[in-house]
Amino acid sequence: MVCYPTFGGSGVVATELGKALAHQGHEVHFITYDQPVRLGSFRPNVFYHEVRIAQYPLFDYPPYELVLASKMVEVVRQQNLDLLHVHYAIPHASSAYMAKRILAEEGRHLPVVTTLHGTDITLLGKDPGFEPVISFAINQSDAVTAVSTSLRSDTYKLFGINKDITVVPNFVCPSHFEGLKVQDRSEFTQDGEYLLSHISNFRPVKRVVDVIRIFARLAEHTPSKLLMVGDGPDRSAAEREARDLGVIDHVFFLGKLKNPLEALAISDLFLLPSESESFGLAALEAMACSVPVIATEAGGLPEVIRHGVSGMLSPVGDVDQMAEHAAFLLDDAHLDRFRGQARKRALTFGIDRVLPEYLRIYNEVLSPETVD
Ligand code: GMT
Repeated sequence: MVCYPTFGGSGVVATELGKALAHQGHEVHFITYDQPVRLGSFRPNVFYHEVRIAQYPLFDYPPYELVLASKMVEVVRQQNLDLLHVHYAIPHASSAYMAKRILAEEGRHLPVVTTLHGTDITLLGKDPGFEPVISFAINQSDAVTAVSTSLRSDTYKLFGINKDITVVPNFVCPSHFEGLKVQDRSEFTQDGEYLLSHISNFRPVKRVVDVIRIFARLAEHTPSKLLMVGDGPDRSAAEREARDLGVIDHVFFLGKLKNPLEALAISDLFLLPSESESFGLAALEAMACSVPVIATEAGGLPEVIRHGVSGMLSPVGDVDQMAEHAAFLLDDAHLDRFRGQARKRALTFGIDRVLPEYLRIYNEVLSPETVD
C-alpha cells in the first residue's frame, strides 16, 4: 500500500483496506513518509516502511518521487511483494511505474494497481504541468480503480486514458462504529440545543465559509452549535465569517483530531457543502454514525447520499436552501427517521462488499495472462 499518511480520505481508505487484508492473513506493507494516521497500534501482518529524503542545499524541491520509487524497489526485493496498490495518482502511480521498470530489468514482474481518489484528477488534472505524467502513469498501471462513477467520468474527460477504470466505492468498517464510545456533549451544547459538525482539510474546494453561513442562518431560529474539525488554508476565513455573522461563540474550531469519528458520534447533522467531491468519505462516516448529511450535488456525493433519505442535496453555493434543509432534518418529526436511514445507507458501503472486489482485481493482475 502506498498512500498519503495524513488525515485525508485517500489515506484512510488505504489504511483500512490494508488492515482488513492483514486481518484476512495477507502480509501488507505500507510505504509512505509517515505513520498513516489510522494505522494505530501493532497488529499482525502489517509493516510500515518510511520514505526519508536527505536534505541537500541544492534541492529547492526535494525529489520525493524518486526516493519513493527507490523505496518501493527495496521493499519489493526484500519482502518479495506480489503487487503494489497505490492510492492517489500523483506521485504514487508514476513512482510505481519507475519501480516496475527497474524491477523488470531484473526479470521481476510487479503489477501495479492505482486507485484514483479525487483531487489527483479534479484539481491536478486541470493543471497542464501534471497532465502528461498522470495520463501516462494511469495508462501504465495494470489495473485502475476510481472511488465513484463521477470520478471515473472526470478521469476520462480530463486525461487521455485508454485503460478500463473500475469503480470501487469507498467503504466503512461497521465494527469501528459499533464500538464507538459516545462522549458526553455537554461541553459543547446545553439542553435542547442541536449539534452540527463539519470535517475537512479546509481547502477552498470544501467551501468552509458556506458551512458557517448555513449554520448562521439555521441558528437564527434553531438553537444549535457547530463543531469545525480539521485545519487548512481557509480556516481563518471561516473564523472571520463566524465573527462577522455574530456566531463565533456558537462555533468550536477544534483543529485536527486523531479520531474525528468521536465528533461525528455526538453530532445531529453533518455539513459538507463542497464545490467538488469525488466521494465524500467524511459524509459516509457521518452516516455510519447515524448522522444525516446536508451536502451539495457535486461530483460523487449523490452516489453516497440519497436525497430525502440519508440527507439532502442542494446546488453548490445555495446556502439558503441548505439552511432550510438543515432545519427540516432537525425537526423532531424527521430527525430520528433520517438518522436510521443514514445508518442503513452507510451499511450498504460496508467493507465486506468492497474487499472481495479489490481481491478480484489483485488476482486478475497477478494472473499469468497479464504478465508482460
Ligand atoms: O477531501 C480531500 O480533499 C482529501 C482527498 C484525499 O485525497 O484524501 O479526498 C479525496 O479522496 C477521498 C477518499 O477517496 C474522497 O472521499 C474525497 O471526496 C476526495 N476529495 C475530493 O474529491 C475533493
